[in-house]
Amino acid sequence: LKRVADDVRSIPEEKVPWFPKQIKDLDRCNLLITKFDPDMDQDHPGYRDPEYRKRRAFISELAFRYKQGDPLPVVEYTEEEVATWREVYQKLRSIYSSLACRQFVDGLQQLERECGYGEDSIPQLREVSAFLKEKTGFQLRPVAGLLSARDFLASLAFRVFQCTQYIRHSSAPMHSPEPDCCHELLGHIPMLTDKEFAQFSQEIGLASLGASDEDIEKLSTLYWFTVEFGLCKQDGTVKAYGAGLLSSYGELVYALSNEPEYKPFNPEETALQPYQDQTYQPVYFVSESFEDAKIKMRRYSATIKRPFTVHYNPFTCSVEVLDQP
Ligand code: HBI
Ligand code: FE
Repeated sequence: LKRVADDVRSIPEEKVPWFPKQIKDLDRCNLLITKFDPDMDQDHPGYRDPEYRKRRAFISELAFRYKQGDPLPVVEYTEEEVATWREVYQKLRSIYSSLACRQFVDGLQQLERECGYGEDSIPQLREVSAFLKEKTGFQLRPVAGLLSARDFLASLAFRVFQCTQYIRHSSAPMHSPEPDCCHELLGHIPMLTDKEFAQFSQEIGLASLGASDEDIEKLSTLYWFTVEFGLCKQDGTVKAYGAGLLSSYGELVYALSNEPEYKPFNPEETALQPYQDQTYQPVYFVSESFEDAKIKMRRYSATIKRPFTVHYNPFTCSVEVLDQP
């Protein structure tokens, strides 16, 4: 018989890192990593642009003040910001039909038809979140920048996607080392309209709750080579489904050019592959299909050692923690 534990700290021996049990607890999952931040990183294209940094500080403040359940902040984007969005949108839109997977193209078409997506304005998180909620139960939450892997993955367990709301610097529209709204809205959101992909994402999140630092590192690497830079076979050709590719014109073309190395997706091996967060990946992992990636990932997750199991209750949006039988 399984017994519901009130608090995993009552489980003997192992020290389990704190993790959110209710969606409200995501207010505490806010550890930012500042390595690509325009205030800290001298190589950031906005580092020497005080106006850009001021704008970033303003948008960050909206995210810092946000509490679960608040209406999502609405940002009035400037003409310069919309011009950057337009450039990114036009350039990428022209190659999606040949390089992006079917689920992505379908999702983007729906967003264009039903959610105001297009080159003329930057979609508002509030509207996009309401749309996703109806499609797959995912909702958005504003975040000021790159989050720690543990906090980022934990939110996925609740079908919450942490989204930046600022845009990249206008001098470098084709690539951004940190996430920005082009990356979230163009790279991630279309995929999150797909039921199977939404489930895949949540399962990575659930596997991360209370995991050791070492296991978080592996899950984060798996996330990197699937959700961010994944390729999959479709109708006899290889297509992109990773958001890092689908939001970077340069890398999307490169990833499918036959120049880089390709390996079959296999979680045990993929989890140990070192990755590049400054420039293009030297290697990409190809899965047979989403179904295949999901099954392999589930099998891998089951091997992660935790002294408890977690069960997501969609009625209460909370995680039930059960002792290992
Ligand atoms: N933080 N805001 C934000 N957006 C991401 O896409 C993101 C993150 N932190 C970590 C992360 N992605 C992944 O690369 C993994 O480390 C989980
Ligand atoms: Fe991302």
